[in-house]
Amino acid sequence: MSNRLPVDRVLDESGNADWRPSPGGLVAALEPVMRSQDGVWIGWAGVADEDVEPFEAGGINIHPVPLSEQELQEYYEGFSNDTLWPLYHDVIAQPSYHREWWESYVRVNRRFAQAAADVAAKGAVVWVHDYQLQLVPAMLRELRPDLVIGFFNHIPFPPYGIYSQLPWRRQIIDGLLGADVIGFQRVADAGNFSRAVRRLKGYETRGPIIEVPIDTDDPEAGSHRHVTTDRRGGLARTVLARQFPISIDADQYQELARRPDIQARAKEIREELGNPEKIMLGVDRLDYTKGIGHRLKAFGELLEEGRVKAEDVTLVQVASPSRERVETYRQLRDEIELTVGRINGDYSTLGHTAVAYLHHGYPREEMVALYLAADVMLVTALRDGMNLVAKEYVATRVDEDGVLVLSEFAGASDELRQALLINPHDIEGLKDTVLQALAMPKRDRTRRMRALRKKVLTNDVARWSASFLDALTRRAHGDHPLQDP
Ligand code: GDG
Repeated sequence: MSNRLPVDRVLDESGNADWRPSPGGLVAALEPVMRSQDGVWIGWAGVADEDVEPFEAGGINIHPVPLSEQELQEYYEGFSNDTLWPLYHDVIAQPSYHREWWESYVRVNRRFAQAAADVAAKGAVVWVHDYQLQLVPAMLRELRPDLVIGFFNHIPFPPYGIYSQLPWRRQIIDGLLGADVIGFQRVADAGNFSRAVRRLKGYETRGPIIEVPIDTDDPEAGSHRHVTTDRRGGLARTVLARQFPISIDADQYQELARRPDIQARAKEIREELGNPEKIMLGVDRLDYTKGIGHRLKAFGELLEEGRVKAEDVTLVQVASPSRERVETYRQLRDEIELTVGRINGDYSTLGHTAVAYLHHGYPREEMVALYLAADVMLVTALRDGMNLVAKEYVATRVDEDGVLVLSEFAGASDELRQALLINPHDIEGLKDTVLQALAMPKRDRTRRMRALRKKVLTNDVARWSASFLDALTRRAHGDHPLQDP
């Protein structure tokens, strides 16, 4: 279950609406499991005010949950993207707290929980994804105590001092604790969550295990799977909360990188940019968490100080359109585009554009060609759950070349230690690291890239989903939680 279904509506030749699976890492990872287990994907189809009947797309059973235009504004753009998103990303932008948005969030979460309760077989495994659906686990457990429920949070979970701003902080914790397994990107996120549970609920935690007291008056009390006695002698069910760092379909990126037409396209990109000595690349949704402004500031100052020249170095910035109906995102777009305009006005020449700025989404083939063309990849997120772009760049570099500059504030930095790690707030440090990346000798580039590739190729998205589902099914079989990986 995820907010958005992995399908897009397309019109066929005769103008009839049809559904096409939208390619993404999550679908790729789950498709084989979904097929073999007769799974169903529950989510919103992407069109407001429309009731779409269940259907099949690319071998996956799809069960749409409807959203009205008002719910889209309040539950999705409002509470999910303008309250939870900034709060969970360390309040880089100011979160808005509106009671109507919260009420809509509760209503929509209940609808999702009901949809799962309606379609799930007895004792089925339900895997709920992401911050839009944090209340679903408890709502679903109440409706269907027989189900095994997992939850994975794709974005960070903030430190208690920040999380505690949320007026509905207890309800969200209660919602999540309905799950048997709660997955986070980083060790730190799981730690922040456990701390919030202790502070707000006073529950005991032992490493990754949280003990949730059972109300013995509850008629369903006997149905819980993992029951233990807590320190006060009462009964408690246990919840496993730990990191399961997400990854990508690495083989797919490698295959694309080896295609002659895509390699030719990478060469062509370099020519189209006027054959600069070095190409630097940023690929992000246009989001304030991604540190695009910090990246541009560093590059602008390097040009200003004459430490790099527009003739020699081009920064390609793909900023794919995102959440354009949320005001903060509109403002961000204006700021970024003003900065790009200034830099180009000051430093571009007729033959060499300093910043090639692209406010578009591109097909994956073009992204891979860009990754292949990029001598230096810049990931300067101020806060990011994981950051798949960093992993995609590494998987693409079958030539074992290219330098990854990676923010410590992206979850990917826990694994990708051989990248050039940076603090994006430290502009001088960022500038020095960019110069170091541009000047790095081939031998060092290969040594680092080899080590990075080993990590990404071994820990791909199939392994990620298998390890989460394995933890969940072990719990379904009543294994003791401390035996979990
Ligand atoms: C959230 C968390 C976490 C971007 N522009 C284009 C395009 N993309 C693709 C990238 C990548 C994906 O979108 C973005 O993933 P990220 O991980 O970088 O960031 P979020 O969208 O913020 O994702 C994040 C992730 O969930 C998974 O758990 O890692 O921390 O914030 O795959 O390649 N793809 C194409 N054209 C584009 O223009 N085809």
